[in-house]
Amino acid sequence: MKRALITGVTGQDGSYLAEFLLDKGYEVHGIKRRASQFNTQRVDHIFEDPHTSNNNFSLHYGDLSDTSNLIRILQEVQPDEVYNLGAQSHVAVSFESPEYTADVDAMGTLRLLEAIRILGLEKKTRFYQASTSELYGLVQEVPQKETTPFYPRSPYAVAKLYSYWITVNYRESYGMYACNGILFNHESPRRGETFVTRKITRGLANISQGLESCLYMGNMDALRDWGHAKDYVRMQWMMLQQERAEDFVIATGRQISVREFIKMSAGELGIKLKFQGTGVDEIAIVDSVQGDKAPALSEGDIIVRVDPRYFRPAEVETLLGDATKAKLKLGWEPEISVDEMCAEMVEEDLKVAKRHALLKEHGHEIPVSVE
Ligand code: NDP
Ligand code: GDR
Repeated sequence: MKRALITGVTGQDGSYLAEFLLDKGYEVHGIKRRASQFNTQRVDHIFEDPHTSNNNFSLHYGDLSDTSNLIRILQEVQPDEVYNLGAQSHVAVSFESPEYTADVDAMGTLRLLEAIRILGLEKKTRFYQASTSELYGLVQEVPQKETTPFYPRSPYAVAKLYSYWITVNYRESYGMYACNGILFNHESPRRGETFVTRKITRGLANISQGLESCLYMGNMDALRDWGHAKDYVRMQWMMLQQERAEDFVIATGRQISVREFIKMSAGELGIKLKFQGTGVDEIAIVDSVQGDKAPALSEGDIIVRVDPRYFRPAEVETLLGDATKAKLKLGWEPEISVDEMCAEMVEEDLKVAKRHALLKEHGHEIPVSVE
């Protein structure tokens, strides 16, 4: 039985990857952080009480900022594969916490690689690094592929640049099987609530049920190549099953703007939107409502406004990936389109919003966190 260790197992990708590897018959170990409240919601459905059962999924307390802890976990687990998905992964937050982001997203990777070497596991343990399309930042070539030069535009991307190169360096210096997946944006109903797609699907679902009145957005012109997280974690595993470690771009090759994603999500709720104005004065007004999915809305309601608070000090305006290498060498193809993904996200957020609306109707307080 193969053994895998996942950092960031409580995150979006970590939870899908854990499911995927358990299905493949792996023994899966994940690192979770200590928090003042339960933080394992995304993996609770695959975790079984160790007092009453003996499944193949275990969690270990740890942190990428804690070297001795990483060494101890690696020594205990002796993994065949390490997936380094743990990170302070929010680009906007990295401008506010640049030093912490560098410590976890850059030094954290070095700590793990060194721990593998210190324990003499460099010939046994294969290593996957969660690299990112943010490395391309101010894009130098369209579409972006493995050979496109990097130009990071945030403390997050600069930290990830270090991790990209230290992974290449350990492969070249010590013969480790270590590789980078350069993944373009990927989303799902499990996406963190403050990333733009989830903020939109959750916000519009809440608005449709009268739980919120307006969605406040940053740069709606930003263009992204969005895929589904399930397709992308499959590729993370595939990358570790090759004869030779290599780096791959993973993307769908289709690009849409944040504004288009808002229209698409509204469409799933039967809402047709009209955008008016430009820059900080741009708004979206309800043009028509069809069906019964948005009972709280009427024609003329303004449900999207721009708030410059969400603009970033330096923006990545456009990203579009070319995953030809992954298609040719690994036979990888994305199976879920951005439209299908958007429909799934809206459906899940609408279920929650409806439950909350019902509770509110019966006098319960519903705290709505908006960011
Ligand atoms: P999430 O933000 O959903 O998950 C991040 C995970 O990292 C969480 O489990 C989080 O724990 C954990 N984490 C945060 N800080 C630390 C720390 N100090 N020590 C240990 N673990 C920590 O991210 P995604 O699942 O979306 O992304 C996975 C990885 O892929 C990240 O490295 C991200 O930067 C990268 N990436 C993501 C892309 C995307 O579009 N989703 C695209 C390209 C790269 P907790 O739950 O406690 O917060
Ligand atoms: P990104 O994702 O920065 O690409 O990083 P995010 O969803 O945060 O932003 C995408 C684009 O949307 C614009 N935007 C807004 N973003 C947020 N979060 N909130 C808003 O209100 C808003 N309005 C407009 C942003 O400016 C940006 O241009 C994600 C993360 O998962 C990284 O970890 C990963 O490496 C990259 O994707 C690939």
